[in-house]
Amino acid sequence: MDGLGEWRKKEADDLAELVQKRLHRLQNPTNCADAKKLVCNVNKGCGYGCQVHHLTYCLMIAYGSQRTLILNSKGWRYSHEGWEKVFLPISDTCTSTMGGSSGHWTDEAGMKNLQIVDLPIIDSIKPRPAYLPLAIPDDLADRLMRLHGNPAVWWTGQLVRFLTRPQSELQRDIDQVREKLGFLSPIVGVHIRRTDKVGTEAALHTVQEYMYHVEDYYQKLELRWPVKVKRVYIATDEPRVLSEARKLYPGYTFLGDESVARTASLGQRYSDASLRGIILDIHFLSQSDYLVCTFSSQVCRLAYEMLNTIHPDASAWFRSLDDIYYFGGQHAHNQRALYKHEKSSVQEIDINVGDVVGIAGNHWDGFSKGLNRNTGQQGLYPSFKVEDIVDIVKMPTYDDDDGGGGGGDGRGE
Ligand SMILES: Nc1nc2c(ncn2[C@@H]2O[C@H](COP(=O)(O)OP(=O)(O)O)[C@@H](O)[C@H]2O)c(=O)[nH]1
Ligand SMILES: [Mg+2]
Repeated sequence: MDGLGEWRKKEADDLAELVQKRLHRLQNPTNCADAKKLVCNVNKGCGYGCQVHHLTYCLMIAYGSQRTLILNSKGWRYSHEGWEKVFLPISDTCTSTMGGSSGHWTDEAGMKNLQIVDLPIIDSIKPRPAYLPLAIPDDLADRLMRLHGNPAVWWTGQLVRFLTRPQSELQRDIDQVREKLGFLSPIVGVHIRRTDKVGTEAALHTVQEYMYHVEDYYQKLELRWPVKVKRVYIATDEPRVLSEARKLYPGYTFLGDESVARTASLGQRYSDASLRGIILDIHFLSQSDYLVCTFSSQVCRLAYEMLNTIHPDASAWFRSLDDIYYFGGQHAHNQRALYKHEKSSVQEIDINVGDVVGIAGNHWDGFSKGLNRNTGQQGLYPSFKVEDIVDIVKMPTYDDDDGGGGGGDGRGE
């Protein structure tokens, strides 16, 4: 009633527009022949979510080092024609790496006179710049921290958004599928990752474990108003999951496509059909009102980042059955103690107000696990007694003045 909702909406839109404009400018320098460039190859040997995150990291480095990102995507394992088969080019004017001095990523002094820099994957970049995740740009920090519950996710989401602007054919496809599915709010997005992930990088979770949180979501919603149709969008690489869910939970309407799940099988994964499937699945997960999934999967972390580009602050609209949110290759994720804690079992650790704790994970039972950097103790502590430390990092300043919309920047109290 005091207009906060409207303010948040406008502030979120303004910030997003500011970042998208900066990226557009970075990617379209006035003089491409002389511009400093960063070259990145899409073909990291991993899945789609992992590859999008690889490009996100590349764009983050491009932003932090003020270099135009040149994308090498011919022969992409998901579509040999490359990135632009489905997404808009990341530059309209500057895509060539011809001429100029070139070399590999190194320290600032070493790259000063290099026009073209080849970027390794995040796992092997050296030296590691401060602006790697979970960093956010210092000049946006005040506004972002006022607006959003997890600024690093918002920032990553904006970069993903720039990279994955759909070609018109893909957009038409998305619109048609939305119609056909009857994709309407309220809807919970559930990602059930199986096949190659289970037993290697993550544990198996039953349909019931996911649905427990879906039921919880709808029970809470029903306290506020009647819910006629309890919709659940299921994305999965295990085709049987959809029929299993329908059999076990007749009170819910499940949306999803078994044939899409079949294209995600290991034998068919790196194909155009499979690419379409995973793009659609991530899109609809991100369009949901709430996400239930395993954050050990890049697919769901990507959906979560995109979800946070659609709403002013959707940082709490999820439930992960395993990991907390992270970006593979990130700097340490630290928290600061707000309350004192005296351990009451051998698994727990003591914390004092102000202690810095490196978080390793959340047990989702009230306790997190981590390392108290002040005492060296490692173990469990109550999650509510700490808050995230936002990693605010000095990044290049960008001239946002394009003649219009200057002046009011929403910084008023
Ligand atoms: N269509 C579809 N494909 C999926 C789904 N989950 C996983 N996949 C496939 O498996 C790949 C796994 O990718 P990756 O980025 O390595 O994510 P992670 O292994 O889950 O962390 C995806 O890119 C898809 O090709 C899903 O829900 N739907
Ligand atoms: Mg993977």
